[in-house]
Amino acid sequence: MIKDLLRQQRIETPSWAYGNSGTRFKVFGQPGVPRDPYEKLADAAQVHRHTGIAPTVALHIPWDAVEDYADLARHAESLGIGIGAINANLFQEEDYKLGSVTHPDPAVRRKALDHLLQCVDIMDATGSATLKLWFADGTNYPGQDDLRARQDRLAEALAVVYDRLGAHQRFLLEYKLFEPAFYATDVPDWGTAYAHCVKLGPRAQVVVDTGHHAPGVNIEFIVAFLLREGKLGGFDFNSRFYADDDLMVGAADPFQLFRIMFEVIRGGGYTPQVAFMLDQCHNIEPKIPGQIRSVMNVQEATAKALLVDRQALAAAQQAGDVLGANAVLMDAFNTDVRPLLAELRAEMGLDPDPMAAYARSGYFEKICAERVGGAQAGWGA
Ligand code: PSV
Ligand code: MN
Repeated sequence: MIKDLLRQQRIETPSWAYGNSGTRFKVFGQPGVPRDPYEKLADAAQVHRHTGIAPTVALHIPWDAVEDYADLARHAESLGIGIGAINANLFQEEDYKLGSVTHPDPAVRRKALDHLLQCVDIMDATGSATLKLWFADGTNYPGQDDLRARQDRLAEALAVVYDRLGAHQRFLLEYKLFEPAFYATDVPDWGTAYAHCVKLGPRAQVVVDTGHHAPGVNIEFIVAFLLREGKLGGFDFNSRFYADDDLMVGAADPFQLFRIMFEVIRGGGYTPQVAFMLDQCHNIEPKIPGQIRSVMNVQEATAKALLVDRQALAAAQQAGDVLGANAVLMDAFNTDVRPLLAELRAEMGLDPDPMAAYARSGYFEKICAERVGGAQAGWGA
């Protein structure tokens, strides 16, 4: 039963994780890094090949801009994977210094909206059902712009995009406390995202990026609440020690990841309607193994959450048995699920140890030898 549920799990990897990345101090290049979206998809296919549960890749536009999106989708299919969420990018152009859809100048707002509509065209061409919207919009200084007017402009843009969506498409609105805006962000928290989505309708949902909260925020509570309201559309998984660190999910706080997965399962969110996406950057570690490790971390947390004895938990909760209820959760969290997952992989025809299988495969040596010349993909490319 648990194995069946784990076999059905789907985790989406981000195209940008395969490119070079870094901090504002330095982007470190790595050998074998893709030069274009086609090569990024080839790397993503390796993650799926060794884990068996990562069959889609999210694109970021224009980082992944190509001439022919249908051709890119066919390329993905030929590699045994598919195109996942289309991520809009309204944060890398001069025009957006003071915002994109919330900019005080209507011409900039129009340009930003056109980009969002173009992203929906790309969804049509690639067969993607999900648009992910994150706005870097905000202000750095009190008085810089009218906070309320910016919400009005945001609502106006979201409504146009919502109306453009096909019946099988949806958008996920992502919130983030701060950065790049340091005083007020226009979508800073789940409540703001939720309120905009509720107004629009069922095809607008909230996406929880686990790195986008203030320290100490109880993310599993947000998950439970959004699920209860039918508004949890998915996750951008990563982990953080300080701010939006984009480190490998499960690396900083595997217990938090377990608690989140438990609420997902408890709340009926363990369905394809709640997308498990990674949003990470591998600045110093190799990228493909970094993604494999991350997929495995989510899978381990899921297995532990599925192991929770829900009946025993409910009984202890009902009886007011504080320690007993806590023990039920901790028992599951403290279970070593690695043998179970190794067994599952063997049953799926995979190597029980995806990290070792990738290392042995020779793929890394091959891309290092082949991908010589050209410009490596990275931020802004
Ligand atoms: C913003 O920090 C974010 O989480 C959004 O999802 C962006 O699309 C992504 O990071 C870019 O890496
Ligand atoms: Mn994100």
